[in-house]
Amino acid sequence: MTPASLTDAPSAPAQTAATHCPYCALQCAMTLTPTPGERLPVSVEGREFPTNRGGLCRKGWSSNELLAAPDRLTSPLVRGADGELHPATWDEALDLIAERLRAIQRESGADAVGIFGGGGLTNEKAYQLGKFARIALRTSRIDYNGRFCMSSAAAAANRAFGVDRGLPFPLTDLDTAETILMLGSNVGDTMPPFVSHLQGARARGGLIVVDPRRSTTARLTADGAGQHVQPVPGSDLALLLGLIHVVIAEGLFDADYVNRRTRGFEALRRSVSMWWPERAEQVTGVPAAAIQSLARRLAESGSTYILTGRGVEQHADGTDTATAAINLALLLGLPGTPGSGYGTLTGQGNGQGGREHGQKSDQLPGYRKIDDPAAREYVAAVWGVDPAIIPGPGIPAVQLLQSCGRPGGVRALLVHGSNVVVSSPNVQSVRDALARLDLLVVSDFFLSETARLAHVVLPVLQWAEEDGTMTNLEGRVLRRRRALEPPAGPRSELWIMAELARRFDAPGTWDLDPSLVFDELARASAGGLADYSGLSHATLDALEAEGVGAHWPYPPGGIGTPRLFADRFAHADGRARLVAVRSYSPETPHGGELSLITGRLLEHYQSGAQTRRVPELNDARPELVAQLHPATARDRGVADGDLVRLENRRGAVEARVGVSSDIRPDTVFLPFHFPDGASANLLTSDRLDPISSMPEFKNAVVTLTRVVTA
Ligand SMILES: Nc1nc2c(c(=O)[nH]1)N[C@H]1C(S)=C(S)[C@@H](COP(=O)(O)OP(=O)(O)OC[C@H]3O[C@@H](n4cnc5c(=O)[nH]c(N)nc54)[C@H](O)[C@@H]3O)O[C@H]1N2
Ligand SMILES: Nc1nc2c(c(=O)[nH]1)N[C@H]1C(S)=C(S)[C@@H](COP(=O)(O)OP(=O)(O)OC[C@H]3O[C@@H](n4cnc5c(=O)[nH]c(N)nc54)[C@H](O)[C@@H]3O)O[C@H]1N2
Ligand code: SF4
Ligand SMILES: [Mo]
Repeated sequence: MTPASLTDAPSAPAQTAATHCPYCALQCAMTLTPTPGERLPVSVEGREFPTNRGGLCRKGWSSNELLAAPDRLTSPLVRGADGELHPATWDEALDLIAERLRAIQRESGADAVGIFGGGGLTNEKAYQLGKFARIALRTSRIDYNGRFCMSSAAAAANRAFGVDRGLPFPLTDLDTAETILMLGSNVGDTMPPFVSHLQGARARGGLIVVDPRRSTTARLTADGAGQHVQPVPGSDLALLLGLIHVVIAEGLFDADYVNRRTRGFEALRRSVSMWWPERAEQVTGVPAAAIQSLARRLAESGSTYILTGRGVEQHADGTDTATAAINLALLLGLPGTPGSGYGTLTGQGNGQGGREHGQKSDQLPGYRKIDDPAAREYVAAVWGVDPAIIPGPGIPAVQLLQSCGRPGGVRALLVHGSNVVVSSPNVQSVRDALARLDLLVVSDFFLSETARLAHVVLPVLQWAEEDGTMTNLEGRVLRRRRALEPPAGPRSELWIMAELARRFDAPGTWDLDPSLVFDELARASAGGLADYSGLSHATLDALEAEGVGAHWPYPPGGIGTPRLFADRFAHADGRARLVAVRSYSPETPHGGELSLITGRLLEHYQSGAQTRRVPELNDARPELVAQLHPATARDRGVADGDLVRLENRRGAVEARVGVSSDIRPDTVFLPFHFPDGASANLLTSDRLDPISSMPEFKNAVVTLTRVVTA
């Protein structure tokens, strides 16, 4: 089977396409130009846009490589009696899926089939996937990888503000900030063009980065540009409680704003009364005097922003930590005040849109609640079904994965846009769970590590081959535009869902044209929190041509909403909630153990399924390296480049040592981009945040030993 050549496709449109990067939530603007006869089918150029200002990172520049990847899937694959995957026709594959799903549901009920979605899917695909689960499969069992990513910050924003839009202001607002507090975010590696928006604060000495590692972003604070705060991993909540204590004790808060715009001050004040900076110092290792001066700087600066990233959110207290960051912002009067604010930095390309259109277990389109009778009735009318057939809430991602093959759990799972056997917490338990399934169906462009385990693999389109929309980290809806005719073989996921829906005699409309699916999504979102009803592909094209953004909510006849909260928050009474939270105890290392934190490298994206296939990126970062402090290395008798074994009760990985004074001596850092035995997630914990069900990716305890090679 040879992959169909993209460059030879006779009908390839010989025109440029103004689109956005296939990877992260910054969604840098780029122009793709077909290059007939060349090795790569399109060339990539950065395009002027307020978020990236023409810049791209290495991943963006090299994104065209994947369009010509030699191991692109070109035909459905079905596992045969010999245990191997073999090419099959689309009809064979889809008939088999439909037949087996029906048999499983007949025996074990509708909820025996589950769907696992992704924050990289376009809005159109995410919407259709949620609808497919509810009215074609009639299952409640749908959730997605955003649960690993955005769930804690989303839960915190929903309870404080009544709405969750990652940045409730345009990114360019940061340009004029005096002080920016970044908690657990490393945009220097994870969104490099973002760094241009930090220059204003750096010029005023006001970039403050809280990270147990001197990350690329923390380095930006050098030479008087700001301050790097390096707390004990997992102690951010205590740090924030200490800061809030100082702000209240020293009367640094904005009393007028707190009175007019919030509720809950008294309970909050009581909850932090014992959090003297000295106590916060004991937990965090950050000197009390530094906590005091930081609180003063935040309060006295004319223009302050507080931003959170996965470093503080991916913990069993992630929602409470994000809540504490919001409490601090509210006390200082930041949200909704021009020139200041709070935001979380959404991660995946469509991490924002992915959480609005219904692929989350408790949700219907428009960020509506699935257990709200009015929401059910409204969406059922758009879908043309009786509200009674829409199932109730399902279960969040980790529980969904772990339920595979268990009594009462799912027996079949359809995965769209996630490589769960690399990126899930306590990943061995997820590998075991998938092995218990009667049917695993994976849609992907490559044979990812998860696809390798599937019974059926369905090849789908890559970003440059499809139209659609993505919603970036500012809640700005963007057009993804097709630059290439899709190759023969792979199909769009809208087509796959339509074909399966037909085999299930499903009600509803199953359009193949993304602009028609968008029109339906817009209707379904009307009146919801994330209202897209004033938008269409045509309006978006026109707005972009005029250089105007399309931030939701965007009802008809409006101009969208670049800035939220100017007059009111989204709760019925218009006020934000100060929610008192308590500190919890993270797992802490004992004699000889180290704290393990995990995160990202510039060159790789997520599970690495895409970037490990780009030679330039993979050559730069070919293998797993554990970042270790020189004193710790000396103590353990290991040197740079040595092989070590990191181990805990969940599993073990081998890694090369990268000695660096950028990390705390009690901590080791691993990226999670590598598969199989090099997966950092063999060590991470699946302990969950009780509110968001976010797993604790950023806090585990390990032992480290040198591997002696013969
Ligand atoms: N190159 C690249 N870019 C990406 C991605 C990618 O995989 N690769 N993924 C995209 C996605 S989906 C996301 S969610 C974003 C994530 O973007 P970020 O949140 O910036 O990324 P991480 O590296 O996961 O975590 C950020 C920092 O948190 C620190 N950290 C770890 N534990 C703690 C802690 O207990 N407290 C504090 N304060 N900090 C801690 C880590 O040292 C790390 O430097 O990136 C997006 N961009
Ligand atoms: N230890 C540790 N683990 C983590 C994290 C961490 O910080 N530390 N971060 C977590 C976070 S924030 C995230 S977001 C997750 C992400 O982890 P994953 O969910 O595994 O994300 P990706 O690696 O992007 O996987 C996407 C897969 O879908 C494919 N794909 C891309 N676009 C499409 C599409 O449109 N349709 C279909 N069908 N397939 C597509 C890609 O080829 C790839 O195989 O990892 C989480 N895991
Ligand atoms: S920062 Fe994100 S969106 Fe921009 S080029 Fe890099 S990966 Fe793509
Ligand atoms: Mo993410």
